Formats: sequence, structure tokens, C-alpha cells
Amino acid sequence: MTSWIPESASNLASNVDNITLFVTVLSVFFCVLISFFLIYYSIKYRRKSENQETAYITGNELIEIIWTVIPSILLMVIFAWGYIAFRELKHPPADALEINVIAKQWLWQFEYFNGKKSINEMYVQKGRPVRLIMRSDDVIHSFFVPQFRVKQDVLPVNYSQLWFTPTKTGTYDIYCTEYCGAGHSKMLGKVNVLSPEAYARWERADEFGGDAVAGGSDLPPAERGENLYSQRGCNACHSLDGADGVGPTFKGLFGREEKLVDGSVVIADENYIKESIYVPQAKMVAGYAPVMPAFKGILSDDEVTAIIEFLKTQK
Ligand code: HEC
Ligand SMILES: [Cu+2]
Repeated sequence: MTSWIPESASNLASNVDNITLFVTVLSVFFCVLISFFLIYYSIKYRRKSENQETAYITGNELIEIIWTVIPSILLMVIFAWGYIAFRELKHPPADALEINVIAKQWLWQFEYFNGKKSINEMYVQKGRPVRLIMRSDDVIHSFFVPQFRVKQDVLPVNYSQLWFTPTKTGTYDIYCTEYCGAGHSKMLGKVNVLSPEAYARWERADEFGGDAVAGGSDLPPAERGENLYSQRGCNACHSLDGADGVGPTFKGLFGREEKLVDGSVVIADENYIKESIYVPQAKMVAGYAPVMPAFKGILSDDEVTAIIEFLKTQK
């Protein structure tokens, strides 16, 4: 429609745009209204002679009620509408395609479930929800695609996530929006939204060569995780078939509600599993002894991410 805002190319864009427009129009309306009366009454009720006396006004309940109730209602509308949209932004659909994103000074790296990697170029499919699981190798970065109206900080310690469904094929910009050092302004990337047919071809082949596959292809992350599971000795304590061992089984672990010794319940998501591997005693599962060795400094972030992808396949 207009060119003063970026094109909108995701399912989340219209909500963000409508709320922004609503708040802007409302603010401009009241700014003009109040400024008008401010100036108009300053002139109308100015002191017209040296000995004119100021009117004695003690209050007006009707006006006070009006200018309290109307703005309150408007603010509640902004809150409710914003909250509904925010909830949607924070809750990716369960069937979303997952891509691991690694931010580092000063590039974006993408890893797909089939082991494909790309640098600064992300490939997604039109109409298919995408969930990004993001981490940083160094400082705080922030992932921003203006045309999708999504933005999320990317942290060195925890995974952060972001989701969208691209609605138009084309190429869109990725910016880093957290000042991250000398190369920050060059930390740019592209999202390539492909038609389902083109996406299927991309998934199969090393097509779109050059930069796109600069990261190369590796074993799929879930398979790397499976290898680590036996190479790093997790299998001594964690079964895959549901049998209880020294530690809880990995069968159905991802997404499970886990009861901890202190009585609280956590959902076994990416961040919980990462913490359980690096600092096992931070959140102790009820009914088990604190015998798991800490893998901080032994397993890299990349290996932990691969193990998480492996756990997701153990339903
Ligand atoms: C010596 C036995 C042992 C080894 C080896 C071991 N773990 Fe554990 N693990 C445990 C025990 C016991 C618990 C439960 C107590 C706790 O929360 O620390 C646990 C808990 C976990 C949890 C949380 C599970 C849940 O149900 O919430 C994860 C994830 C995990 N381990 C991953 C791993 C990975 C990955 C490896 C290999 C790199 C590994 N463990 C190696 C004993 C072990
Ligand atoms: Cu950055």
C-alpha cells in the first residue's frame, strides 16, 4: 500500500501494523485536539485589562469523569489488543519448521534439520511456519526482519526463539539490531522465501550454490546428537526405550513436564535441557541422585544443540 513502511511479508505483520497505526492516529488526534484548545483558550481567556480579576473556579466533576474514563478505555483497548498480538508472537505453532541460528561477530549462520548449513542466507518456504532457535557465539546480537515485523535478541547463554510464517516469495533483509562491535553495520543477511517446489529442490540439492552453502553440509544435527549420546557416555545412565536407569529415560523427554526435587514443575524445552547438560545440579529431577557429571567446557554449544535435536526425535 504505502512505501513509508516496509512491505509486509509475514502472517504477523498486519497485527503489528494495525496496532502501530491505531496508536499513532490516536496520539496525533489527541495532540492536535489538546493543542487546539490550549491555544484557543489562551487567546479567548487572556487578561484583557490590567485590573481584570481571575474567575474563581473550584472544579467540574463531569469534565473530570470524562477525561478519566475515555482515556482509560482507550488504554485498555491498546493493552488488550497488544497483549493478544504479543501472545501470538510468543507462541509458535507446534508443527513449525525449526532452524538453528547462530549469531557471531559478524555473521549469521543457519543450520537446517537435514544438516544443511548456510551463511547470511536463510531459506524458508512460503506458507510454512518457521521457528528459529537462536544462540550467539560471542556477544548479544539481535535478529530483525523488518518485512516480517519480528525482532528478537540473540544471547550467548540461553536459546531465544522467534517464529513467523512467510506469506510472499521473495528476498527480505536480516539486520542485527544490537550494537555488537566494529562489524555491526555489516552484519546483514537475507531471507529467501521459496515456493514449495523451489524449497523442495533446495532441500534435496546443493542448489543456490556460492554463498548459500558456504557453511557446507554436515550430518543432520539429530544424527550428530545420536553419535554424541553414545560417544560421550550418556547411554550409561539414560535409556532411549523408556527404561529407568541411573538417570531418567530420554524417551519422550523433550517437551515433557518434569517434576523437580523442590516440588516445582518445568517443561523440558531447549533451555532446560541445555542447563541440565551443562549444570546438572541446577534443576534436579525428583527421585534421582546428583551423580550426573557437568558437561560445561566438555561439550560445545554446537554439540549440545545437536543433542537437543536428537532428543526431539525420541518421542
Ligand atoms: C553418571 C550418570 C549420568 C551420565 C553419564 C549422564 N547423565 Fe544426565 N542425568 C543423570 C541423572 C541422575 C539425572 C537426573 C538428576 C538431575 O537432574 O541431575 C540426569 C538428568 C539429565 C537431564 C534432565 C533429564 C530430565 O528428565 O529432566 C538431561 C537432559 C541429561 N541428564 C542429559 C545428559 C546427557 C546429554 C548426557 C551425556 C552427554 C548425560 N546426561 C550423561 C545421570 C547421568
Ligand atoms: Cu550483531
